[in-house]
Amino acid sequence: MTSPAAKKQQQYELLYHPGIPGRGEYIRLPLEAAGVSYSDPANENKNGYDEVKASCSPTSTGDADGNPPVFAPPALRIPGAGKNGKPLLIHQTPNILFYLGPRIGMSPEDEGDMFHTNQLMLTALDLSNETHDTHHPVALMDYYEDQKEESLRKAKDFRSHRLPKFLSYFERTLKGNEATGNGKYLVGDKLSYADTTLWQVVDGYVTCISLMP
Ligand SMILES: N[C@@H](CCC(=O)N[C@@H](CS)C(=O)NCC(=O)O)C(=O)O
Repeated sequence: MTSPAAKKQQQYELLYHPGIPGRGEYIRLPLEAAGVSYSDPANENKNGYDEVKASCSPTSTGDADGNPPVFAPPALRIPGAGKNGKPLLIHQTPNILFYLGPRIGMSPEDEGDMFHTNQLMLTALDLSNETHDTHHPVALMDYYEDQKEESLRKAKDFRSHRLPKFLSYFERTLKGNEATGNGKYLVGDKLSYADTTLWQVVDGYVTCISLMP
């Protein structure tokens, strides 16, 4: 096992679309909170987005480092963590968070708490997906304007049933952990990627979407 100080030296490269928080933000937040440096080529370099697009090319059968193809951003490249010391490339937001959490001190050490953190993050991402779907209830690739009627029906059900169910669950989790987490943390007495994910879903997503016409 590497020491926590050495782990902090690890360079992470976040591959995501430029100019939007999106799912990339679920990865950025715990890295920022942990004070771990990372690069974000699409936002930092002139041709950085080419690297992101190449990583999930629809014709790719894998990259030059032996990593399998990526379905969609975000992806995380970790130099030296792959086979034979090559870069490891992983994708799927929850998978990246599950990888990063213990390595950057954003996941509890106790095994039960670790899985609890993960299930909270997965549930928060379910909420993120359901929020997104209110605007694309029929077809993902069609504009909201072309499915407005169905969107209104879906949004009504979302507001009446789904959103209260999710929020009640997270509020009960916070309450159940009040003695340890002071009503601030979902698990234990420290910030984890469950907290940063829920924060981003509520502040950056549910609030933003519900303000749309
Ligand atoms: N389940 C995946 C979803 C990834 C995803 O939908 N990425 C979006 C950007 S947030 C994308 O670029 N999708 C392209 C596509 O699905 O074709 C995750 O959580 O990472």
